Amino acid sequence: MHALLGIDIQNDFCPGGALAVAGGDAIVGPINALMAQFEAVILTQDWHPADHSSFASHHIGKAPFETVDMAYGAQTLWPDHCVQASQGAAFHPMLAAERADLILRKGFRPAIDSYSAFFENDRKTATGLEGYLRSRGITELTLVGLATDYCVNYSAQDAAKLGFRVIVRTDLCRAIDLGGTLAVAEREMQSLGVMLTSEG
Ligand code: VGL
Ligand code: ZN
Repeated sequence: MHALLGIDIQNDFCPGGALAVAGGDAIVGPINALMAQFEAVILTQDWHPADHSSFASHHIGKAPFETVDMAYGAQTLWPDHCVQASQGAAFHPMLAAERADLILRKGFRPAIDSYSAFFENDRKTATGLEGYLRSRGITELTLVGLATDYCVNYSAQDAAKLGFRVIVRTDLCRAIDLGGTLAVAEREMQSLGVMLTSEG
């Protein structure tokens, strides 16, 4: 079984959003068109409480894109984004989210961020996605969405480590690219056996 895993295709990661990724909205139409080719469609939704610890606003004297040391290690700080039930947290209005078999929310624990769809940033707390995929007999994943170097990257690496066959459609992802994070992400994904391709 081969599933399409759409990562964080939400208003706040699209132009005009709180943590806008350049061209984030351009991938929506082609992702909708791709859904019919898969036996399962799963979408993730970044879903933070208003006082989430990954928000720079939560840390006195800190600005977005600076780093802090959390109990679980270094954490990049972000502008407030994807606050639970806000418009920014909603899927892009043109995304065919009704076609998803599963919508997995992540990042809802105030003290831990979660880039990956599998494990939170402590790298231990599971989201439950692995069990869902195994229960359904899904062994292959094609990843699309936002952002290439953060949530797509962490999800792809974890999936590969868990033994799934992983393809990232780089043409259907867009990156934040904070000073070279995209190049590092691509190298790390490839070293774990993730296949990066710009073709269906
Ligand atoms: C993401 C930063 C913070 C992402 C989510 O979806 O890549 N990046 N929260
Ligand atoms: Zn987030």
